[in-house]
Amino acid sequence: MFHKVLIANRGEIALRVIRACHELGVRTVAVYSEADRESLHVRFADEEVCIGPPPAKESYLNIPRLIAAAEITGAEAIHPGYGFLAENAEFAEICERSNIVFIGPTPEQIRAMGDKARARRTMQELGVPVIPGSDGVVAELDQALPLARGIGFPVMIKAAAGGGGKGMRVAPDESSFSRLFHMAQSEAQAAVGDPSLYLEKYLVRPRHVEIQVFGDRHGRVVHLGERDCSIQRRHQKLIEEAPSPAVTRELRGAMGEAAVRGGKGIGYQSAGTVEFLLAEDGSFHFMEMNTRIQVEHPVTEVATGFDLVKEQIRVAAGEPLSFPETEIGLRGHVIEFRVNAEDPDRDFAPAPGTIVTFHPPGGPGVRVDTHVYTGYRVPAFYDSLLAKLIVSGNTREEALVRGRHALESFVIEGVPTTIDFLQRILSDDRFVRGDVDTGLVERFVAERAGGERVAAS
Ligand code: MV4
Repeated sequence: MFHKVLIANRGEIALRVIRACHELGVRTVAVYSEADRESLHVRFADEEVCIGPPPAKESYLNIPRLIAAAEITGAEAIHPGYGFLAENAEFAEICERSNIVFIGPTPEQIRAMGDKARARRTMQELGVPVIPGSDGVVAELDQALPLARGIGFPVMIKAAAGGGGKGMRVAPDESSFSRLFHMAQSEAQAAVGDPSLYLEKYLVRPRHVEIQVFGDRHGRVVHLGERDCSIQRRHQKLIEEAPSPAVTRELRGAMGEAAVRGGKGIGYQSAGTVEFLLAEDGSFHFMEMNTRIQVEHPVTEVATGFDLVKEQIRVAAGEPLSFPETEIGLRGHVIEFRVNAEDPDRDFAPAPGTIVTFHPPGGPGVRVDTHVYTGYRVPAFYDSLLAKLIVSGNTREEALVRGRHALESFVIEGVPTTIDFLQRILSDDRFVRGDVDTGLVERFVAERAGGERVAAS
């Protein structure tokens, strides 16, 4: 096992990794920007290194400074958390060349899945069902249009270097295709510096169901069930749950088997997520693979009883997976709510500021992952996540009741938060019935705005 690990991140995930290290008897090095001097990850780590000014480009994304911090402190490994450099193949490669273990997959695995068109092709070759579409990138419009006709409209145009909705367009019919293709091309160039596009059949009102996979450095790959992440707004997840209300035992077996086949096919090692779109007829199709620990990993931790971050560190140190050889059991029902410092009345604009009261909920079946405390200043430079509330129960109903009461008793004063908005989704019949799809939140927001206009007139 490592003696010392550097955490190249901040916020709740930095705290989460520090806890895992300490449970394993590993010493920790925190890095922080000048905006994060007062952060808990700095206080709870054994050592800390300031790596630069507040903008992420000059601190948490500054590779030479991170490598220097690891070398100066004698850290043998770096955990990247999520976001920042977690899916940066070049960073993983530089760690390797500097004799520092990158706690995650190999640079080649990151690269293979980071190119979304290549990932599709790879998964298709491995026999994983993919969304009908192009066989890789389509460079030119005169190549794309016949392909789109073959796929059948509506067609989705996606950026190969994108992911998470960047540079994405839906072409409803042939007449709009060339305009949308060119728009997607320039947006992809602007957003991710690469204009390469690929095409997919547009699936109407699918669910986003992702499978947690885990591989070790000895060729073993397992899955830990699914998370339903259909409750999103502008490609930001708000609520995630396990099991998915739409997934039967048989479907879980089939999706899990497909995800493991994909993972084994690329020799995947570490935590990963295989994202699928699940259609109303129960068919599922590979969309993307994320090669990092995700924000919503606690959902799976609570459902399985395993510590995924400790497992990432163990497998990076060369240990075999500690999960049982028998089918991994899931217990009860788990729902995660993301509490953000955002103003739902101002189109969810980030709302940094000082937290004057912070009182998190507790009790049976309630977990809160947070870096926030009373008096904490939320910097404007980073994401707006304040806390993840993870509730569980023996049944979905019990988890829902615990979620309602936990959100009700979660006191955060000083900045606007998404707590009330989450409460309103939680009392929507469609959500309560488990009848969710990736468009539900946008319809919900539109209905509320419509209702307010009617009420005001
Ligand atoms: C799709 C789709 C329908 N059909 N692809 C959105 C984020 C990006 N990762 C892919 N996304 C989608 N891809 C095809 N072929 C619908 C979405 C989508 C979506 C997916 C998951 C969660 C929320 C979403 C909201 C809108 C659109």
